[in-house]
Amino acid sequence: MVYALTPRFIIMKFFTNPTKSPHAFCGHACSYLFLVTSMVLSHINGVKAAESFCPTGSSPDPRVIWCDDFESETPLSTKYFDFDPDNGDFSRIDYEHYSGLHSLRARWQTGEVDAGHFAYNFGRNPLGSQSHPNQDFQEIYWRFYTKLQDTFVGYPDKMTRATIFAGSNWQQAMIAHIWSSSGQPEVLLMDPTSGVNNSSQLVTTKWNDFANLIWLGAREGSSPLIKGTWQCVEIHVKLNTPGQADGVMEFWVDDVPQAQRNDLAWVKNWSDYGINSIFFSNYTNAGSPATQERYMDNLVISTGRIGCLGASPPKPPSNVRVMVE
Ligand SMILES: [Ca+2]
Ligand SMILES: [Ca+2]
Repeated sequence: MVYALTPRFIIMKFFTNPTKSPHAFCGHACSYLFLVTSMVLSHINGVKAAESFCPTGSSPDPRVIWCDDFESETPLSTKYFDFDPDNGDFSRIDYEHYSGLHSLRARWQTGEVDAGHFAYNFGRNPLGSQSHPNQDFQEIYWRFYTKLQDTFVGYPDKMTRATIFAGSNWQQAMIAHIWSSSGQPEVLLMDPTSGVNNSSQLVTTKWNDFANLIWLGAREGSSPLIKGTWQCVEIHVKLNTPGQADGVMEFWVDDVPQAQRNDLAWVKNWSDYGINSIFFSNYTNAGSPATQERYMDNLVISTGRIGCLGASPPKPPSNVRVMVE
């Protein structure tokens, strides 16, 4: 008899036969095969192993502020600020992942605009902070993996942004947007925006205060989003030296540089707070044309360059066979 040993099959066999060892199935050769296959699968999936440089990893890097591979069962509402679960659609799932066994899913129904959002607050922040509550951060990198369902129709307009919350009414001193380009929606666009005028006064009065925001000049990326494929997105933001137009915004897709500005007067001479929030949103301005999903995994926020995890993870083996006599 010949069995095709998929990962699901092996796991099922262990769990449906808890009193039987692999040896009981098919002898020493089979025990060895089970052992080797389990080791290979653990390596492929990186089951519940945080990246080594993460705070819970094997070699934590003090520059890393936060990591989430969405393997933890801690509720998202506990880990994040302003988590909107979209009636349960924006949630941790076990049928898609980049690493481990889980990722975060956003699901739009046809016509739906907002499929959920959350923020990670850090540093000194008037709205409360998840970590480092006494520090002001001048420079931040954040990296995550994203995947559109292979049948996805169109491209969601909104993805992520860094911001400075500058008051209890959610006033924002700057916003580093990453969203889809309206002219070329398959590529990402960076859109740096200030909430501080040339007299260094905070002029925004609320979240997304479009009447008062100052748009500093968008730049399109060049690498298209590839549906059905996990892609690594990293963004870098550095505030300007007080009084100088030397602030930075740049981003990468799969480690390929996409666009850069290094002449930004993000906040002029204003210095009440540093960068203190990374926001993720699943927003389709005109409503989703279909019921469809986007996934996210392996979020890292750091004060240093992060980079991607390497080549795309190999697919689990589907051609492992064992002869059972
Ligand atoms: Ca994961
Ligand atoms: Ca939904």
